[in-house]
Amino acid sequence: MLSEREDNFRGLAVKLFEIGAIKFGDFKMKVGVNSPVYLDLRVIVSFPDVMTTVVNLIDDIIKEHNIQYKHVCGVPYMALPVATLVAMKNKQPMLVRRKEPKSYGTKKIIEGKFNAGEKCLVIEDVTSSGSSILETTRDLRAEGLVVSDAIVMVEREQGAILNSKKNGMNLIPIFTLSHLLKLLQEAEKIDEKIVESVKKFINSCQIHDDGTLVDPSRNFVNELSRTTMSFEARSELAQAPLAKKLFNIMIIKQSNLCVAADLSKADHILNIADICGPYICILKTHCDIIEDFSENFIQSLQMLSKKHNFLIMEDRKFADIGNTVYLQYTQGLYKISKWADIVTVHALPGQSILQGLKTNLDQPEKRGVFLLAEMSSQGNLINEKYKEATIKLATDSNDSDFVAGIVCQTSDCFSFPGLIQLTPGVRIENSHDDLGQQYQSPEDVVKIKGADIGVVGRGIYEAKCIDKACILYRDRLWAAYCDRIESNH
Ligand code: S5P
Repeated sequence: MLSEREDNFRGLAVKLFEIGAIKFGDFKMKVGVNSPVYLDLRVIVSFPDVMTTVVNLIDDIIKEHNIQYKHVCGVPYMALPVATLVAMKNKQPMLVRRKEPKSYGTKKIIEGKFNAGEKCLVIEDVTSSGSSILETTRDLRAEGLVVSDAIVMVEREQGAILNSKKNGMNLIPIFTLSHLLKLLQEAEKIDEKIVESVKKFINSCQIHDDGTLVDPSRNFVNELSRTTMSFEARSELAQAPLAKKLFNIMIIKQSNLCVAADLSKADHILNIADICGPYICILKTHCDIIEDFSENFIQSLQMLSKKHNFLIMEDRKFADIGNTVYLQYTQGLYKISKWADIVTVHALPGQSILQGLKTNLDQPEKRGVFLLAEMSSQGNLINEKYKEATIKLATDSNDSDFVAGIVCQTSDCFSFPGLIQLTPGVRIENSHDDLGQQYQSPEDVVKIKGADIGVVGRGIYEAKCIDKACILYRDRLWAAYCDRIESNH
């Protein structure tokens, strides 16, 4: 039987994973190395149950280690709410350290009432080198306070405990990263490969308290980079239920082909859907070009999607304010939200567009979006800054569980393995059309441009023999994906 305390640890570890406070993938660190793990405890303020568990576990540590203190001080900013709750729980006073001294008046850096010689406990959210704790400690000590203990929620084991000790600080974590990994693996949230990649990272990336690497000559290669991982492993890291579903279809059908059925007659689309159905993971529509759109057509299309196990993507490229996209998605002639598993969306209006689309959805977990971060048309106006903001929306916003993937053209557009890259503009021969569309071969889009799914329109529906063309694209795109992950093992 697990003790109640162990149960709390396990429950908290799983919850941290589920709310995205711990993520696995490919993340740039301050020290210039790419880390396979990212801790973002900022999100916990939105989860009172998590805050309560954290505060109780900190209180347990205080009692167990018999830590004596008069004041509690959180390292700004993210540990402040937790430090407040810890102080209030034990009815003890707090101190607040400013990040910058006041530029007027008292020029104080430590706020609160205290006397020199009193003890202060420091609280932090995440440590890697421990330098933030040491900065706060230095300022508290400069005021005459006695500081020797700090409690951290997650210790990344990259040097903080040693660096703290050297500075006369005893650092006690709720979780070490290894403990978190163990609990997540036991709960089957992550697999052996992820655990091993993170352990290699911890071993080779130890940091001094000045933020420099202990051994810069050690060449660390992150094994969790998106384009080298299998769809199976990536599916575990996906935040959006729809991304998991799509990964699963791709794996079962061994297909990363999306057919763009850009045809204006309903019968033609149904014909393509039935012929291509067995070989594709997504059928993509533009419903506003269909002349005889009807409920019957949608019913037939949905039957085919069930029969052949593919998802329907309406390439609507929504781009308006939240309320308008909500209406465009759910009302009018097309009632897209009723039948499209996925829709494409421009990030231009910001987060409100995702909120608008999610409004009043019956089962939001059954729907998802692909955000457009790049376009295949010559001369498009998207720039680097816009691209970065789009990826931030997909990975860092409250609505990231609704974003299944990114429509883009290059592998360095995003690195999070839980998102799927969809790349249009695919044809057997690299070429272009007369209206600015630029094509690349299946091998180039997958191996060079990082596509997980290739979109083929005219290359298939204008072919003399549609099923043969479809099989050819399916085989070439899938072989390119297999080559891509194998060449990295
Ligand atoms: O950047 C883009 C984004 C999209 S979704 N470039 C694109 O071409 N698309 C879509 O992919 C486009 O709307 C069309 O449905 C499909 C490409 O069709 P093809 O006939 O050129 O293969």
